[in-house]
Amino acid sequence: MRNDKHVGVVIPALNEEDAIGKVLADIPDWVDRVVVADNGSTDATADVARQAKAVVVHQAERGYGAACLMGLEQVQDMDIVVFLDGDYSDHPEEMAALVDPIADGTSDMVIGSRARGEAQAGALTPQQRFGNWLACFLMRLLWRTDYTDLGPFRAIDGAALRRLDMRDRNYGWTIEMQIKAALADLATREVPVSYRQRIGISKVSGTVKGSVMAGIKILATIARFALQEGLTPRAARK
Ligand SMILES: Nc1nc2c(ncn2[C@@H]2O[C@H](COP(=O)(O)OP(=O)(O)O)[C@@H](O)[C@H]2O)c(=O)[nH]1
Ligand SMILES: [Mg+2]
Repeated sequence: MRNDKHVGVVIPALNEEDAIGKVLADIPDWVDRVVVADNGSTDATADVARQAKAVVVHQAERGYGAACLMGLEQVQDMDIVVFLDGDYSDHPEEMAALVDPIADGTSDMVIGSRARGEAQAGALTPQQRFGNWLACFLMRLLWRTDYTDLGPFRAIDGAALRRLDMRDRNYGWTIEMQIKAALADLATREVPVSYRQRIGISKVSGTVKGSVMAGIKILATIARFALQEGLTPRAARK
């Protein structure tokens, strides 16, 4: 509980047996439920997570978004939902800075920005930095948002998240949430978060295929919403 609010954490994890135990050990003890969404790990990720008392759910379909959607089913009764990665690149001990603005009612969604925070050398690849900058620039142009990152470490009001009706099943999850939050006029803010080199092998930005696929999906998602919503900037629609 945080400020009388129930807090649930969702961690999508694919083959993170060396990292997931560390992530779970650093999660603050005021968190009410931790869900590890595992889809198709061939290592001991699920066992390590279960031993650390996390709720483990299995999603047969590969994909970051599909894993998050599966995890979401386990936190439907939570007032606040937090997402972070299972590779120990995020700092779970910084979670209060993301949750407290929602727990005190001043924000609906808080993004942990690695661009505003301290990122260890090599933790963010150049293509990741450029891709995030470009996506944030386009969102600013289209919907007058002021995002600086598509960071995985984020918190959101549970009811607001359910209203967003999240759909993306792979690389477009983070950007879909940020665009829908803008279109729904959610009270959104960013806080700086630290970011370190992951433990183990990257499945997304550390691979050429992952970077390209993620890049294409992120730009396609922006284009789809821009066409769907019409190129009328959010502010002009008021
Ligand atoms: N369950 C699940 N988790 C995934 C999948 N792909 C990536 N992840 C997890 O999502 C998080 C981000 O992936 P990662 O490989 O670190 O991407 P990067 O941070 O962009 O290099 C990590 O916790 C991964 O284990 C997937 O297909 N399914
Ligand atoms: Mg990572």
